[in-house]
Amino acid sequence: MALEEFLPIIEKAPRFFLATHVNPDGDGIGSLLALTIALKEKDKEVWPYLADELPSVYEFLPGKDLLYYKIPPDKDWTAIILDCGEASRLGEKAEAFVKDLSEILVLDHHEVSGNLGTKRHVELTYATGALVYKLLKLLNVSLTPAIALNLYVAIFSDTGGFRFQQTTAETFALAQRLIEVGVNPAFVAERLTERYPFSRLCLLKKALSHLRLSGEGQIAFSFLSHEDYKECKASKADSDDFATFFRGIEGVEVSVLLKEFKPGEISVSLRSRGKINVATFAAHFGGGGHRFAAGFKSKTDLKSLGYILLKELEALIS
Ligand SMILES: [Mn+2]
Repeated sequence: MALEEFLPIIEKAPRFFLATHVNPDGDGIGSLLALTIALKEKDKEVWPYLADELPSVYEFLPGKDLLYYKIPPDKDWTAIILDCGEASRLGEKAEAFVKDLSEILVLDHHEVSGNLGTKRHVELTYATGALVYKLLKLLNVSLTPAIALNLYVAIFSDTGGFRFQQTTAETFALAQRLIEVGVNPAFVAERLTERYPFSRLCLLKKALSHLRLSGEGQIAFSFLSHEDYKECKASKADSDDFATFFRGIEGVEVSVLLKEFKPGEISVSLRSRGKINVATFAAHFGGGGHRFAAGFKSKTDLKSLGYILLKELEALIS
């Protein structure tokens, strides 16, 4: 539905529960914080919820102290779900919590999004941050430096620093607007791309040692076992973007990375150059995402799951 249809609900409701997907990325967190600050400026009560710990790379974001890591004690909230359209991707607690709410607004940009929400605005665009920006304009909230920085981080993250497919003139126009409000592009780029903890490189070394090509060089495959994470004293976020990195190998069409951060629970990241739609591929395994970047979770053991995925991808790509 049109974004305009969210307006009467947002103008009227006094209390908002905001959430994004598990393993939150810059788009999810930036969108969450930008909207939180904006709604607070409209004198709303806001409960921005994160299911996971805030990845340390985002600690510079204004508004991060407003985040809650627990569910509200009562049910008198209007939910706004950002960068996620599927209840199961909210994490168990938020999934159970929103079930009982009478109004759930979903703002998302994923090709395979899900069916969460009483009202959904899903638009195939470069970032949820762009949709939050449109919403703020409709709500007549003026951009503050704090809102602008969060939106810029959202856009920077999901476009891979203005590199990915969906990056358009509109993306740069919005970036320009945000820079005019005070965002420093070099500062953001440095914070997001040049501050790795050593544990990340330790983990990359492990992923590289498991990396192999298949499907005549068109599939890059790697995995990280629970032991790998443990040995590197790595966090879940430390392996972010490895799959994107492996997709960059010349000749590779699709990359797949299996991550066993918690023993027995595998998160699969899929990245494509476009020949294979990884969103529909991931959907077969109960996941979702975009044509170029998608993922799903599985409890199948690492070895068997790797075998199954390689076989299916090889069949698809040949
Ligand atoms: Mn996103």
